[in-house]
Amino acid sequence: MRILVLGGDGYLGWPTALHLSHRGHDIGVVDNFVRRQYDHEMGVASLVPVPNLRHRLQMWEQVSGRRIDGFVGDLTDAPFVERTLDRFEPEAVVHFAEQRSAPYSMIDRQHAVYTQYNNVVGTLNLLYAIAERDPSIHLVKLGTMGEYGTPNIDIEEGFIEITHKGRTDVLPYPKQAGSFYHLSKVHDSHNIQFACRIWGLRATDLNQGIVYGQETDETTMHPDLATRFDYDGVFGTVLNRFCVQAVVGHPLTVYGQGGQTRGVLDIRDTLACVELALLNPADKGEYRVFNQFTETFSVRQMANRVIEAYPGKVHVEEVEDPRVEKEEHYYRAAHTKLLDLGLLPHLLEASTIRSLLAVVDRHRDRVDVDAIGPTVDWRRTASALRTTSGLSAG
Ligand code: NAD
Ligand code: USQ
Repeated sequence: MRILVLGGDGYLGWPTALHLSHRGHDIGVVDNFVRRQYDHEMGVASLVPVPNLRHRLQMWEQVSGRRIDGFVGDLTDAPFVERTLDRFEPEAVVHFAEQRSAPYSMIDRQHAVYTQYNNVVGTLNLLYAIAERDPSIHLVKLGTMGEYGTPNIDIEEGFIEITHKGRTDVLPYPKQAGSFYHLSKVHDSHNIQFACRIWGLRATDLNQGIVYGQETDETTMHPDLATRFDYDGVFGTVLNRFCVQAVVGHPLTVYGQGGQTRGVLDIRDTLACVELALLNPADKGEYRVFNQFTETFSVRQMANRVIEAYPGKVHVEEVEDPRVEKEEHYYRAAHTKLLDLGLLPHLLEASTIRSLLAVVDRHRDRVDVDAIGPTVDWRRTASALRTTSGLSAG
């Protein structure tokens, strides 16, 4: 299959591109490198060094004998999106290319506006380009479990049957997102569903949980093929952060009571889920939603898993929650559709955490302890980040 991977320089896009290439598909990657710019803006860096895309693509060709085409440009630039589809002529597009940090989107007005513009406009440009060029292209779009929030009822996979005043319908599941970033995904979902309805596009919205891990079968083929690993207070996700904190002797930063429960998955399962969605495409005109996670844990349970796996002493620090979120709540979310397609999950075993701890240990000299603490407060409309960094966030 000819597959274009948008966001192919990022944490998940890069290993997905390698995996699909390794499986024999013809791959193109698209990126504007804005993720690398956020690092400069925040004064942080990936724990694991990541060479530039050109070098990584050359290295992949050397190691695997397979070529991946690179396209550098911005999805908010509609002519670029159109040209790229014309040049690559994909049968499927996997879309990872968004600003994906909830804290980043909550820094201030400017970052909220940037996030929603980047994500919603980029996706809209893509929908138009697909509709005008080839509506049979299957769009596999990365959404998030955070679109649903934490309702006091079971979460279904995208849709819920509701009976109201004696009448019944199957409707999009109610969305109660927890940040302007998560809301950008809600807006995307609506736009994609609408495009499928009016233009007959085919799309799979992967409502993914929090990803942990860093190594995949392909990224370990050469050190220069590694993917990024974020641990800072803005871009680091919780389990990856806890592993770094354990190794450098920083207390695990459990926000609030730590009862926040989320769906999580191993990075290797991200690759497998995307591949399953591609190999079993949505029908013409179909908009479908898969909940993409394999297990659920509370933040405190995740901390405990790391404590159990780490050979040394680890402390937990209950940090006042910088976010506005329920710290104790009901959480049960359906996630059967990918399992039905054949997903065989990697579960969060102590051995998985230990291999992640080993990655961290190899790069422990690169950890900037000052970057670990949370810096973005949901309750403030202009974050303290501006004053603590001494730089304008603009
Ligand atoms: P990432 O930031 O590492 O990668 C995203 C890539 O997209 C970056 O390389 C960035 O430069 C690029 N990009 C962003 N905006 C672009 C634009 N306008 N034009 C071209 N390129 C652009 O993020 P990630 O962790 O790899 O996440 C990928 C996707 O998966 C995101 O959509 C994210 O919301 C979703 N997701 C991630 C996680 C997770 O735990 N990492 C969980 C659920 C969903
Ligand atoms: N948390 C802590 N301590 C920390 C960091 C986070 O307790 O040091 C808590 C947060 O308060 C939150 C939970 O852990 O309750 C998850 O936070 P996170 O930063 O790991 O994840 P989140 O902000 O939800 O975002 C990440 C990705 C995003 C993706 C989302 C999937 O950055 O791209 O969409 O996970 S989901 O959570 O299912 O929405």
